[in-house]
Amino acid sequence: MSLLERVAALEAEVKNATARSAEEAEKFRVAMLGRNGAVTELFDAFKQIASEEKRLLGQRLNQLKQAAQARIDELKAATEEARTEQGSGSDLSAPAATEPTGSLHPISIVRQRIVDIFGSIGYTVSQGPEVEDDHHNFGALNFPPDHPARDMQDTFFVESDDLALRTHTSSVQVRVMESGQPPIRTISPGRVYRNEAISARAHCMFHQVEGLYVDKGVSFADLKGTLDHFTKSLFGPDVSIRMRPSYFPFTEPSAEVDMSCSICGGAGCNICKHSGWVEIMGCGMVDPTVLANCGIDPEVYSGFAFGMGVERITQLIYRVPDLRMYWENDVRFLDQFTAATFRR
Ligand code: 2U9
Repeated sequence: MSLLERVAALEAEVKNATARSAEEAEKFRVAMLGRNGAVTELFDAFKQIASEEKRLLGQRLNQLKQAAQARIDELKAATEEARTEQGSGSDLSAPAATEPTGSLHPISIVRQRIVDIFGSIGYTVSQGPEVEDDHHNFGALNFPPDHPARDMQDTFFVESDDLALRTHTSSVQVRVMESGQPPIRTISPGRVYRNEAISARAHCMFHQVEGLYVDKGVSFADLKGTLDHFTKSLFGPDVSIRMRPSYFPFTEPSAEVDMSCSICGGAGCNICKHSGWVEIMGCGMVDPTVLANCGIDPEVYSGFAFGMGVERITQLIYRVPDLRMYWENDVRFLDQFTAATFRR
């Protein structure tokens, strides 16, 4: 058979080729275009022939190769289509595979829970700037000029001694009072910054939720009832609170709030240092001077305020042993928290 006849025979074979499966289509490819395939062999033979014959034969050969490749592609596509239609042997009714999703940070879960509890008793949420001026962070809140919190050692100043990263979210509540009259019932969750060495128990940045209630006739009894309701809502009905006298420049009287240890039920454990009580927040009646500084008449209105560290509360809920874990972004830590794992 001459080369031309062999080309013609292969052209016919390509045209009539069929395949019942992807494997058969692949076999056909190997038989035609593989290293020892019929078309490949023709190309080898082509190299030996005289140059005047080459022009015509070369063209036919290239066309044959293209036709073979096109037919192979068709056969492969057709057998693949048939395979998917028949099913690949997998269970098509099975739920789709889901990508692993991220989860909320434990601080976000607990902050949201705190916001929800106060929201359910009528508190709005207020926000304000993280870079604050001296007036909103200290002055209006009755911090004397030489108070240690105003020191470089405790506060991160920004550009001048009138601007600093807020050391508490009380500055937001000052802004709320300055911009409206009572009744005011609001909480301010947010990040705060203190110039502290980082350790298992302290960080230079943390989250607070502070609360403020100002109206006619607001009393210390209202404060205690509110915080008792809040604590039971967050930790469960079995916990109780107690108050110890304390001091803050912006409240008078002031108190630290302890909760009966939610871990040992008050019997004594490592977390409560065997006292049966854990400190959870501070509070007090807003100092009349602070009300006046913010444009509210202390002869007409009174108010209470409280503040808590979200890291601390989260530590009690999830038993986080070291504050630095909140910031390390270790997925083995972060993966453990979902709203469903919230325990009290
Ligand atoms: C205004 C007036 C008074 C907010 C308050 C505390 C007590 C308090 C600390 C708890 C742990 C801060 O995160 S912490 O370090 N907070 O003890 N905060 S009363 O009092 C205010 C707020 C705003 C205008």
